[in-house]
Amino acid sequence: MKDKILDKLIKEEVKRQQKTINLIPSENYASSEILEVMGSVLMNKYSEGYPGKRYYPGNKIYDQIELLAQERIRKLFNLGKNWHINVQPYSGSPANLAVYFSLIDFGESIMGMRLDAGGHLTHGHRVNFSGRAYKAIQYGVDLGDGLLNYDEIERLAEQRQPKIIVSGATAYPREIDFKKIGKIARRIGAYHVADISHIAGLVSAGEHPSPFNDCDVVTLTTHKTLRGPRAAIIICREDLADRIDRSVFPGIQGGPHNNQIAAIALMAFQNSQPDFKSYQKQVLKNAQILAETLQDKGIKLVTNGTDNHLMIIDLKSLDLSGKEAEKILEQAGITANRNSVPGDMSPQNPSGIRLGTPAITTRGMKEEEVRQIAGWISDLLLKKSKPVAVKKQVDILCNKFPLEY
Ligand code: DSN
Repeated sequence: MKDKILDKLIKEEVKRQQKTINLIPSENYASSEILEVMGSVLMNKYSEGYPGKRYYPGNKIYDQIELLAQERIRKLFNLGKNWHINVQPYSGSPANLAVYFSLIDFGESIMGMRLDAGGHLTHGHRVNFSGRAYKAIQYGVDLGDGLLNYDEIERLAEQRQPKIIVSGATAYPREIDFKKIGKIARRIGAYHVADISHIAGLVSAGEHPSPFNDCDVVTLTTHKTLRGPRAAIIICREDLADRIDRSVFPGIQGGPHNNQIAAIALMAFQNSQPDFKSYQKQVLKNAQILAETLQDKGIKLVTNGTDNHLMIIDLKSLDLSGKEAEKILEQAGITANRNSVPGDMSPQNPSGIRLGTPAITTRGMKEEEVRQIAGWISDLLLKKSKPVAVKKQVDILCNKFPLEY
């Protein structure tokens, strides 16, 4: 690259990714092939519209790529023709906003999970478009056990009559009962939108109950457990297809990012290979071992464990803030992000740390390495070990599991 400054920065970032243990549950390592497609000539084209109905010439290839992506996603999630697939959303937030924009009017109400309970900003948080353009009703978890209380969700839904109920989370370590939420939504005549961004890989591999029988619309991002490009997908009941499509384009977005759409097609191809299911099983196994080992060592987890790929350390009893713990771990070469625990009042000063296993599992790490990592985390947070000493061991482990870049 002629731009030496940027070239150096990218090389430094490759090194950082090689030399750190990434436990951020929403991140992963896309394959070199996915990166190649993302950086391909497909990026050069405008294709506003949909296959066969474009507003620009020269789109024959892009029509084929978009249809290929749709059909492969249909197969990946084992969906019939009663589902419509839109692969154009740039990312998860615009996907959710496009769904609300298509289903209800501004000022009507949506009900989603609170941020401190594990919900996403776009599930109705007051600083987000979803909480400002719509009347947001927020459900949480029980402060005692940290679990979703479906009776309470039902009571709130019946009392407030939202037009949309959003299920799904970014920081909830347990299975979500889509069936129960679907039932509540049907009873009050609301749409049920399931945001499965975090667990999409688990769902497609049959390792988390699927929402498809119990909802009207599913949104998901493709770069987390699915290991694809930074992009998103909306899957909706066929009778909602026109509304959803019109809402994505021209409602929210302009030209689709064709490189992302092609990379979605490639991701679905890669995830149709036999090793995809074993990868998802290992993600879960690694999460179980991480949670068990941390707890054995005296670290408290929200809900006392996990059913999925992530967990939240509750730091309240340790006299350590989320920010401080995040910094200590980072100094030791372990990347994990601070996160609210149920009941936290300020997202700026959360009292938890969120950990997940998708990225280390992609690197090939298994039970033995996960136990080692859990030991380092507890040494750092409980025994106040020196981060520089742990960093040396982290370097050795990272060298044993090189990334393919
Ligand atoms: N920011 C993502 C996460 O970290 O979970 C969700 O969009």
